[in-house]
Formats: sequence, structure tokens, C-alpha cells
Amino acid sequence: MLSSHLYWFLYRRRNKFLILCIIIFCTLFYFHKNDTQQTSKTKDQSIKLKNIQQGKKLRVNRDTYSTPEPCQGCPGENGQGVQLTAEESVNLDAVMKKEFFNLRASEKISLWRSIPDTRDPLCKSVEYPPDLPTASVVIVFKNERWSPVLRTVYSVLNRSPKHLLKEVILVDDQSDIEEMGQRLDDYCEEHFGDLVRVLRAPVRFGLIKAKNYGAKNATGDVVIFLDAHCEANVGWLEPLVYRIKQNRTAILCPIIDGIDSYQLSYSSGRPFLIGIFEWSLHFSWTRIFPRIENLRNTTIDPIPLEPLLLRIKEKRSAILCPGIDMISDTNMGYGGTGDGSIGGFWWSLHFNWIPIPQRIRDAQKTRIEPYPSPTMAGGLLAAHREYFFEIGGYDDDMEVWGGENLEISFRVWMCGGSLEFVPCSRVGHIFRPGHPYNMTGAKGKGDVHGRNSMRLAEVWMDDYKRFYYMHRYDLKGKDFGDVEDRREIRKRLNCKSFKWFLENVYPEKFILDENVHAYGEVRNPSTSLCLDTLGKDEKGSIQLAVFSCQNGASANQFFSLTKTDQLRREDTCSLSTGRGSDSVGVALSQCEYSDKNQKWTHEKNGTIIHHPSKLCLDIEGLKNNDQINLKKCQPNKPSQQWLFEHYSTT
Ligand code: LR7
Ligand code: MN
Repeated sequence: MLSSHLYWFLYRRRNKFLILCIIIFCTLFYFHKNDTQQTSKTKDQSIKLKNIQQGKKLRVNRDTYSTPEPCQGCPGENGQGVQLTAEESVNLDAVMKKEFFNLRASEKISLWRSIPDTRDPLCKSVEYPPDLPTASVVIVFKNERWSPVLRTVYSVLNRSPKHLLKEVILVDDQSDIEEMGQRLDDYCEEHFGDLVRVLRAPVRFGLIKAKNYGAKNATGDVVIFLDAHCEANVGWLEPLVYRIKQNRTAILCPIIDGIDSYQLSYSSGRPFLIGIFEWSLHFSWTRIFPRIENLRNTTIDPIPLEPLLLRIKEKRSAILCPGIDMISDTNMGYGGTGDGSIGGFWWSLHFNWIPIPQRIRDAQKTRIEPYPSPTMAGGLLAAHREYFFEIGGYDDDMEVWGGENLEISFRVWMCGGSLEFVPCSRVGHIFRPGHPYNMTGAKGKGDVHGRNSMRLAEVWMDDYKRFYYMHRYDLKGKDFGDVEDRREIRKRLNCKSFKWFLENVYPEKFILDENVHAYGEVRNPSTSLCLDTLGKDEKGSIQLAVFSCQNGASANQFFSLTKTDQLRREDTCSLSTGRGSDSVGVALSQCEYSDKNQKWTHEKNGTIIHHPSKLCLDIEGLKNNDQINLKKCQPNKPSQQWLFEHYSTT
């Protein structure tokens, strides 16, 4: 009965009904099309979150937040680098000069992109207990740009288990960039709700104070700091919070992968490149193909010789290349930043990377276990939040940039905690050749690193601070502010000495005046010229030269004659550069205990003899800036007479 009524009703209005259907269909089609366009459109960086109603203001929280699909086929996916077209590259130099990274490439990449899982395959099978501490991620920024900052945030949100991530705290250190103001607040509120908070520094804090400020506002069990241009990798969080659950006093660093500042390609460096060729018959490196990656069960530890010999035994017809490690051309750090390195320092109080010493490898039960490092780079670390403040947080009187990383490293070791690198936690970082903000502090003026380092040397390094002042003679007697509060921490926690740190945590570190026969400047009395590096960067190999003696005012003239007969600097040793018997040059390169070419003795008669060649350091005919030579020994010749500034009595 009812159905026949309905039938007649529709039959009489069939034309109108048809039109209505067409309208509905067209509307649906229009919205659907718009929707797919939006998701594939990467320039409009709005990311569609599944299961979340579009259209009205989103109130997302940790329960409703859900991970979007990565953008298929978009530029930069799988951590690939991005090539700009000629048109997009117009005036790119100016962009690079201002931002110190390729902002245009970054803007082409989705805010949520896929990157290669750079972990050791063993990490993938580790199972963690469910009841782990929660984490607050603190990201401080000054003049950072929208796309890298949000890419950092998305990588953290999307690669952290929901129940472990308490919150992300963004601390804006008075950025001058408009989009990072209200627009950021609105975006975060709309897209992340209570998951991401933006705090504004009331005055320019500098990154050190800004990190303290963020951490004070954090509520998670663990606080994790990241720079504002990072990408957290798969499974990055669990191994950090798990280790802190096991050991509350460990400060942890993830392994830092590289994000290239020009193409924004993500890579772990060394083990992921293979060689290819171009049709112009030039050799080049490329990221390892997935096809090849899938054939490998493990990433192979870089033990230099044995694996090659073993493999040749296995397969006679293989030609093998060792993985090539990098020695940084800016600080001579070995091993880049990826696995295979721990943190060291220069006596000038700059951070460097050194290869993992055998003693540390031997102590590891498996190669994915956290291992100790004397120091850290600074930016990326996890600590139990309460413990972080118990041992003094960061020094609030350090300005802008630098020094806080060595300070917290020395402090945590000396005060009973530890610093560890966690192989299964990996985070990428854009390495920029400069800073998009001014480096001028109120007190440290143009040299904030210098003043900050003075503060750390004065509080933590005991007498060893002399080596810092040797490098920074100009800072002697300068004001470094009040450090009483910091010295108080050292007393309160009953912290050990810097000597203890050197002996127990960093025994590899060469101490310029310990276990040596003589040290200081090396003077030829008849000319008052001294051995000198002329301030050249001691990477690779440089020629040893002479310059008027500076009476201790120049670190370039500081040499040590060790009990193992090396004539050395902090990291480099002298050796002869030729085989001739007259006028042979002398170079400085990496110290190698077994290298006989690096053996020297200083004789009672005043000469300095190079052992294998039996030639003597001779300054005959030289003036400032000339390179020194080795000549046939003639003990009474004034140009072969040398005097060290200090001779050890022990
Ligand atoms: O005044 C400032 N206020 C800030 O909020 C200056 C900077 N910042 C922010 C900045 O926007 C960025 O997010 O602080 C963060 C770090 O500054 P960067 O990225 O310019 O510093 P960097 O990467 O050159 O410096 C490294 O050394 C610093 C020394 O103070 C800090 O410890 C950085 O966190 C640290 N970064 C890393 O260790 C990343 C990994 C490097 C490696 C390997
Ligand atoms: Mn950085």
C-alpha cells in the first residue's frame, strides 16, 4: 500500500527527481576531486588527518590524533634530496646566505615525509615493556622557518607511540619571522590540540636558557631536547625512555643522521652509499638501492681488516672496498656524526667526534647496546626530567649559543651520572654552515662561546682550565660573571675532579703536559724563533714552520715531547716528509703510535733528532713564516740548538 503510494509520488515527479540526483552526484564529485587534489598538493602544507572531521576547527588530542599517510610520489619522500628547477633556483644564493639551508627545497617537501629507517636491523626485533616513562619533547627556535619546524613536529608525533609522548613544547626565542607568531599558534591549536604547546620567551633567552625554560614547563617523566630542524626516525623514542627507566641518571643521545642543507636528503652517511657511474664516465656515490639493502642481514661493524680478509677467504673473486669514513674538514672530527663515533673535545673547548675506542666496543654486549661517550654535540638529548634539574639543568647565565654541551657532559660524569649514545634511536638534523640569528649576547658580546666556555672551565675543569686559556690567551682576566651557584652544585653533589673525568671517562685524551719530557714553546735561542703551526688548520697534513717566539701567548707554538718520543700537538704529530739526507721538510699529521717516522729525541747537547733519518731540526737561514727543515746533525751549530719552555722533572 505504502510502496505503491511512494511509487506514484516519485513517478509524477520523475524529472525533478532526476535533476536532484544529478545535482547530488555533481556535488559529491566536486568535493571528492578537491579532496584528492589537496592531499597531493604539497605546496599547501595542510595535512589531512585520517578519522578527523574536516571543515570545522579541529580539537585534536592524543586520542584523536592519527598519523597521516606519507605523500606518495612527492618530492623528498624516502629521504631523497630535492632538485630545484632552473626557475626555482633563481637567486637561491641569497636564500642560502640568509637561512643557511635550502628553504625552497624544504618547502617542496611534505611536512610529513618518509625517510629511510637507518637503524641497525637488530634494533627492529627489540621488544620493549609497555610501562615506560613518558616524554616531553622540547624544541627551542629562533628564526627557524615554518617547514623544518613543522616537519620536526610531525616526525615526533607520527613516530612516537601515543602513550609515551606526553607533549611537544615549542619555545619561540623571540623570532623575527611573522609566520612563526600567531599563525603557528593557530596551526598548532587546530591540528594538534593539546599535544603541542607554543611558549614565547619574554626576552631573547638564547638557546641555553630557552631549553631550561621549556624543560621547566614540561610535565613528562623524561625531557627530550631537539633542534628545530630535525626528523625523528622510526622507533626513536622507545630505546631512549627504556634506558632511562633502567638508569635514571643516564643522559642519552640518539645517533644523529645527516639532513643535507642543500637538497634536504636524509642519510646516515657512511654505510648507506654505494658507487655508481655517470655516462660521462665519472664516478659518483648514491644512496644504497633498496634492492641491495634488502640483501643485507646486518650493517657490518667497521672493524678495519678482518672482515675483508674473511670475505676474500669466502669468495676469491670478490674485489672489496672498505667503508670510507669521513674526517670532517672543519674540525677534523672522525666518522662524521653517524654511528662509529663518540664525542670528544678540543682544549679550545670545541666539540669533536672521535672513533669509538676499542675499550668501549669490547664492553658492549651487543652492538646495539647504549655505549658511553665523554661528551655530546648538545642539541639532541634525553634525560629524566627531575634528574636533569637535580644536577643543575643548564647554566642560566650562558648566552645564546655554545659551551653548554661540554658543560653538561663534564658535569653529568663528574657528579655520578653518565652520558650514553643509543644506537637504536636515530634522529636526522640539518647541518647548516651558519646561523640565521645574531650571535651577540649582552655580556659575551660577539664571543658568546668564549664567555660560556670560560664559565664552564672555571667551574668544572680545575687546573686543566690552563689549556683553555692557552688557546684563549686574550680571555685571561676577563669577566665571566658570577659562577658561585654553579660551584655550589658541584659541592652539593660531591662531584669528582676533572682529573678523574680524564682518567676514567676519556683516557684517550692527550694531556699536553702529562707523561711528557718537555712542553711549551720550542725556541732556538740564537734567533728567538719558535716552532709554529702558523695557525693552520691541522687537518690532513700541514708543514711545520717557525715564527718569532710569543712567550706563551700563542697556542700555535705549544708542543710536547712525549715519553713515547713524539713531538706532538693536541692531536697531530711531527714527521719528516722526505727521504733525502739534506733539507728535508717536517709535517704535522694524525698521531700514530706505531709510526716510526714520528719518533724524535731531544739530546743533552740541545739538538732535536728525527729518529729514522738521524737528521736534526735546523733553522739555518729561516725567517718568520718559513718552513723548518731537517739537516745533517752538527751538535755545535747554533741553528740546531733548541730549548723547550718547560722540562718535566718526573
Ligand atoms: O638564540 C638562540 N635561540 C634559539 O632558540 C639561538 C638558537 N636557538 C635555537 C635554534 O633555532 C635551534 O633550534 O636553538 C637550536 C640550536 O641552534 P642551531 O641549530 O643554530 O645550533 P647548531 O646545530 O649549530 O648547534 C649545536 O650546538 C649548540 C651549542 O650551543 C646547541 O647545543 C645545539 O643544540 C647543537 N645542535 C646539535 O647538537 C645538533 C646535532 C649536531 C651534530 C652532530
Ligand atoms: Mn641545529
